[in-house]
Amino acid sequence: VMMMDELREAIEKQQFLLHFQPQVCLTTGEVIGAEALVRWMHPEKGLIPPNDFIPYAESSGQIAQIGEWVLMEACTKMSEWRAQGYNLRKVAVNISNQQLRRKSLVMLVKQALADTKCQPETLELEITESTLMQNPEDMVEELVQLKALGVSLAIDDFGTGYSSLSYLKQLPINKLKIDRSFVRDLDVDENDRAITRAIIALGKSLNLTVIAEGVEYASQVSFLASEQCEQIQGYLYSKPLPEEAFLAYLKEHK
Ligand code: G
Ligand code: G
Ligand code: MN
Ligand code: NA
Repeated sequence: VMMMDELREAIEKQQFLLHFQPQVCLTTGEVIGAEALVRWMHPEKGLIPPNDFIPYAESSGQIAQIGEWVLMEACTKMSEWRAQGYNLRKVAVNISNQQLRRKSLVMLVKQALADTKCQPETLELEITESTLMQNPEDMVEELVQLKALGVSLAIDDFGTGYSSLSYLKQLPINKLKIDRSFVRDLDVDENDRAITRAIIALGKSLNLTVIAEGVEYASQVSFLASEQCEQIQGYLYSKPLPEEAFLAYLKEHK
């Protein structure tokens, strides 16, 4: 209850901000996208990471308002950056289970794009594999409608959620994000190498972009390069950064 009251205040006073983590093309090193990750600027406790409040917000329903803010903010930033001449192709926003289950998500995304003059092709929505596969039949129509807005769709935490391969083919998805639990031990775990290899091959055969998350070591990049993984995201390149530092990073890595 306390958390709920504090979150209500945080929503009213807009005590949130976004950090941005670069997504890099493995072959060229170019920064092609960024994942937007929310933080709560608590007046007394300081910066609170999403894992400490998103789960509460999901169960209280407050995720709807937070998610709406995140979407608007990410589109606003993308639109501003492009107007300022930054050549970033995509900003990715995490969509929670509850958000996806509300019928209003399509309208919300449409409105955010229109209000911020954000080009639809510069917005990517990340949906976790477990959310998608909870009832994939109900998801097809909604994803088709989202896709029709011109945005792209990525499956987050891929490999952890028991995907039905027949649904994967039907869903209008653009990208698979290999979960960082598989990437972490690539150097030492033959099973993780096999799973990662299989996900990359699956992505290729379904014509999906594949990105590896949680890349921290050059040795992981070597393996991913040898398997022809296209994109990488992780601390090796950069942690999620506040806007100013992210834009500085973009300038340095042109
Ligand atoms: O930034 P960090 O690695 O601490 O994020 C932890 C988790 O919080 C990740 O699983 C991420 O997907 C989730 N998360 C971050 N930002 C958002 C957001 O804006 N909306 C939702 N629903 N989840 C987010
Ligand atoms: O679940 P999702 O993919 O949205 O999670 C993104 C989270 O992963 C963010 O909280 C981010 O801080 C974290 N993250 C990003 N790169 C790395 C990394 O290289 N190592 C680790 N351990 N976490 C990472
Ligand atoms: Mn994500
Ligand atoms: Na993930």
